[in-house]
Amino acid sequence: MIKIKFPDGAIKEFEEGISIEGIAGSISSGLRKQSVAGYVNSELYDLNRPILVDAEITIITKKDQVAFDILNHSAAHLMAQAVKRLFPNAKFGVGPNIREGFYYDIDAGEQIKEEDLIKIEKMMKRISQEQTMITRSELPKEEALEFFKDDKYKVELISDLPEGEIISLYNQGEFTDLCRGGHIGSTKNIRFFKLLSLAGAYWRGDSDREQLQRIYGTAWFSEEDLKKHLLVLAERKERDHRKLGKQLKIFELNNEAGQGLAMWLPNGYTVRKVLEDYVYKLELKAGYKHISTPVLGTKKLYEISGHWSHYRENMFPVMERDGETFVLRPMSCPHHMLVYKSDLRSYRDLPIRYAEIVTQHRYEASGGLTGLERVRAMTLTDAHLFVRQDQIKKEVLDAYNLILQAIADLGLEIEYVELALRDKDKGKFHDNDKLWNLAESLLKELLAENNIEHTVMTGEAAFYGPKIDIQVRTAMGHVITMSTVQLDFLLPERFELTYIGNDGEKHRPVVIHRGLISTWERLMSILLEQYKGAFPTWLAPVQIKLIPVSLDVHSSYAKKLNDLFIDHDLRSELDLREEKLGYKIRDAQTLKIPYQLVVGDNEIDSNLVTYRKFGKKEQTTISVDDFIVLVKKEIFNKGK
Ligand code: TSB
Ligand code: ZN
Repeated sequence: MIKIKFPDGAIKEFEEGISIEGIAGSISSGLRKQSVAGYVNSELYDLNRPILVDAEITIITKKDQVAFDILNHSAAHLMAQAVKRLFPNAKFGVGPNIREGFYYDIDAGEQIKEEDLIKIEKMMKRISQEQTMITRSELPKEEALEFFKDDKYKVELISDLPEGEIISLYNQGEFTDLCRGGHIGSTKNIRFFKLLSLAGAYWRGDSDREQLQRIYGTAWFSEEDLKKHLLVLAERKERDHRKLGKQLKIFELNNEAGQGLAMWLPNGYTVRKVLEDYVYKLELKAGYKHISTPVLGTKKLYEISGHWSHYRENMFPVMERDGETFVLRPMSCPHHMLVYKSDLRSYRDLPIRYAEIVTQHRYEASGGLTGLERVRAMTLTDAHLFVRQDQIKKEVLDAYNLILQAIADLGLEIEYVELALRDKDKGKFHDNDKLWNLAESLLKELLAENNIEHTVMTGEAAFYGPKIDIQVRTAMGHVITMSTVQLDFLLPERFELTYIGNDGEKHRPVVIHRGLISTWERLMSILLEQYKGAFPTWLAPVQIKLIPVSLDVHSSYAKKLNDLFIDHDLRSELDLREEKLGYKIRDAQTLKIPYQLVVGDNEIDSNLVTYRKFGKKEQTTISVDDFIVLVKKEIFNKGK
């Protein structure tokens, strides 16, 4: 007999060799059905693996995240087995579970085609119906090498393991795979899955090695969960800003221009100008002053600021001319420090809030570039605030609230707020512990005093200080930073900034870096995804589309309306193309234009317009004047 201790502290005796499944079954048949695997003395055990010693156990059920991981890992094996039946020469690389499913890297001996995925899926279903047990066995390294001698990839993987290592294998029917486990008990438990896509992948991620084929899939415990997930995937694809950016003609990326160097098309540029105007007014009301500084600076400038020692990997290489060495700026802070220094400052002048729409360049790894979301040339809604020590908390809070207002005006959803602190990485952060502790505790206090719910991330601070980041979720499901407020005691020291206090002495100001609504690039990606491309009227590149029923008869009235709308500062466009009416209407829909006006006899006779709002079925007929008032009001209120 062995003693089994449960998470609640209870201890029971069982026959030696009992499995997690057996233990779950002894508690209830419901639990047996729900159980997927277990932890035995913290080691992951398959459902049917015999337990031979006294142990503390935790039963993993279908509700646990690990259960999903295990299912998907088993689905990867099931897929490999199916591939092997269809492509007998197939050899296999690695096949892990990933966040929402699994993949397997395969050298099939011939090219697997997109349409083969259906065949593979069918074969997986068949093997599932065969209800084959999935069992674990162990071999010494030499025997494992012998066992897999026909699969050079597995041989390489095994060879990399330490000498004397016991290697675990998982077997199901005619198929055996090298694997650490754990796995589901039988192929019959893998029932609800879908193969999603086929991609190329280099063996061990090395472009000098063999090119394998990677098949992605996803597996779930119920039909309903699978269906739900497939729906999410479909929606995500529709919402991806790269797709919408193309469809709505917002931006263009072309490797001839350079990776991550986006070009703004007329529609995108219009939205950007509207946003710029909006930010300008918002900042004026909040007491900011606007400045403009160059995209180039001397290397020396960034040596003084510390960017050169802490941020160089993110910078493009230097340029030399006439004995001067320049870099493309990755940030505007050093320039703003010099602007502060351009004059004598007294305590009465502070706070000084300098805002700038800053174009800057960062060398981002090419693998991380994602549409407009992460680029190499970007334009930031930036500001640097120069404040006295006694003004820090108020100014940080005001900046934070201004950000919240902007996000609310834009109708965007925040995922969470994050406090980003430093970690022990000396290269990444400046090394004045006193300043770090002061800045970090100030931000912590401020968040606590104002009941601002947040998560804490160590190691994510800027090199010059801690920050409060406002995070949003992208269509691809990952979380990125939208807005930021950063507290900095370092740059004022490096640039020897001072102001004269009311004691007549020189004092050092503190700097607050503020990114209001990110860069135009990232903001556009977020707007596209959160609005699914249907911009609210105040932001829409084209607000009104006029479509004459007949080009001959109705064009001139439509043109009169178009001119009138433009005179009222509305972004109106006339569709005079030689196309069918239905085609033009559909086109306006595809471009998600808020107001679509079809102009015919009825409108001309009565001085009326008939409009259809994007996303609505019904049409409304009102007077021209009322229409203008209606749209202007909507724009003024930002659709709220
Ligand atoms: C706020 N010096 C500060 C500034 O004063 C600064 O540059 N902070 S930052 O490094 O955090 O960048 C500000 C914002 O730019 C980020 O919050 C993020 O929204 C945006 N951003 C950063 N990198 C990229 C990128 N590669 N592509 C698009 N946007 C980016
Ligand atoms: Zn800055």
